[in-house]
Order: sequence, then structure tokens, then C-alpha cells
Amino acid sequence: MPGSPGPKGQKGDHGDNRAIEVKLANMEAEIRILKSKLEITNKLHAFSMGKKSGKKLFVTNHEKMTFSKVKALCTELQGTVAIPRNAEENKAIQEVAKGTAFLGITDEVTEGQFMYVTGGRLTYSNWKKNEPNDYGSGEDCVTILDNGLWNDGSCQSLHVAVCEFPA
Ligand code: MAN
Ligand code: CA
Ligand code: CA
Repeated sequence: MPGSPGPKGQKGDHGDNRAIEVKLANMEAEIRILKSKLEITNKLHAFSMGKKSGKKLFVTNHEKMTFSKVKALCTELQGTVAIPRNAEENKAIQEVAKGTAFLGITDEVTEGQFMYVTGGRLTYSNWKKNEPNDYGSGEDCVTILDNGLWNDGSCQSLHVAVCEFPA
């Protein structure tokens, strides 16, 4: 049988800790450099995307897809489906899309009650004459046409994906 454990040894010197502290200081310096480089890279990216100070950024890859695919894509990019809150934003989306695009607005919860995908009732709209009409078997998604006017259409139709990113 082994005997009882011996007494606790003396406290070790600080050699190992010092080596770790030097490594930590070097890593912190490297992180500071990387952060400042990332800041410059992010500014260049925003500039190249046409980002204006205080304005939302609307971005498309010009791909046409169903509404649920647009939502998934924009979410993956940490954005949301484009929503025009005023005439200026409506024009910006119209110009980015260059074709019929889905907006982040549906009446899929309650027919006739259009809501933002981010929550809340509509506060701005730009419906084409006689729209929304919930045509045929039902139209619960909202599209912006190439002339900037809105139509309710099928969520299963393929339209340009436009995402928005905060101002
Ligand atoms: C026409 C109109 C619209 C409708 C589409 C469906 O353009 O009736 O309201 O959404 O057809 O294709
Ligand atoms: Ca509808
Ligand atoms: Ca319609």
C-alpha cells in the first residue's frame, strides 16, 4: 500500500507566468492591429457599396427567388428583406432592384392586414391602382415593380432579392 501524501511543496517561481504574460501582451497588440485594419476594411467596403452616412443600405445579387428564400438569404447576411419606409427609400430600392423585387411586407397572418416582417403595421405604402387585390388563390407578399409602384403577388413567385442593412 502507498503511504500518505507528503507535505505541500514550496510555491514555484514566476518564470512560467512571465512567459505567458509576454505572450498575452503580444496577442493583445496583434488584436489592436487587426481591429484597426478591420475598421479600415469595413469603411472601404461600405464606400464601395455606395453606403451614404445616415442612410440604410439596400443590396441585391440580382438573383430571383421565392420570398422565403429572400428572407433566409437576408437573415444569413445579418440583414432583413428591404422595406421602404418613405418615398426616398422606395426610390432607392427601385433603383437597386432593376426589376420586380420582394419587400419585407406580407398579409399572410391576417388577410388584408399588411405587416412588416420585422413587426408592426404599415406606415407607408405605394400601391399601384387597384392593388392590393389578393388575386386568384391569394397573394400575400408585396412586390415593388420596376416603376416603383407596389403589387401584392404570390410568395412562391420568383422575384429579385433585395436586402437592407441599418443606417
Ligand atoms: C395582374 C393583377 C395583379 C396580380 C397579377 C398576378 O397583374 O391582377 O394584381 O397580382 O396579375 O399575376
Ligand atoms: Ca393577401
Ligand atoms: Ca395583386
